[in-house]
Amino acid sequence: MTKPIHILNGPNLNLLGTREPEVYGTMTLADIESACIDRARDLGVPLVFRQSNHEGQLIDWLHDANVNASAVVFNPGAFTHTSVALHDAVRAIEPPVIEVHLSQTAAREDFRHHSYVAPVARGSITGLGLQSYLLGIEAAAKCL
Ligand code: CA2
Repeated sequence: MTKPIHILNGPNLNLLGTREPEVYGTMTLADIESACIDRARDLGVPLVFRQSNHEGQLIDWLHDANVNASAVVFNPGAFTHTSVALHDAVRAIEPPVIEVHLSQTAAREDFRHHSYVAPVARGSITGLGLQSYLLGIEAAAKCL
């Protein structure tokens, strides 16, 4: 049986839909999860969708994905720009990791221009809102 795609979300993404709609849109994380479940169902791939505000939890979930996922779609949130530990965890695991961002980080503050995850991700999709996630799922499904 096909292993699921794991979608992992980092800090503050649980607040989506409450503030900064001009940057992140009006959808909540639950809305994004629901759209991702629909797309994965259309593609015939099982999906696990998770969010944590804790770096160590995200690392543990990447390790779990190494055993239990076929691919990972990963929005590391602000840890994208700070975390050598997430870089190392992505580098350490076998399944392809697709980095996704809702906003166009390259067009925002300088401190968002660098990603520690991008060099070890299979690819990165940024700036397309919900479509970043849906395209991430399609890319992940094609890597299977
Ligand atoms: O654009 C993205 O997907 C980001 O990963 C979102 C992160 C940000 O730190 C990254 O640079 C880019 C932030 C996600 C949470 O943002 C909110 C903060 C307050 C209210 C609503 C959302």
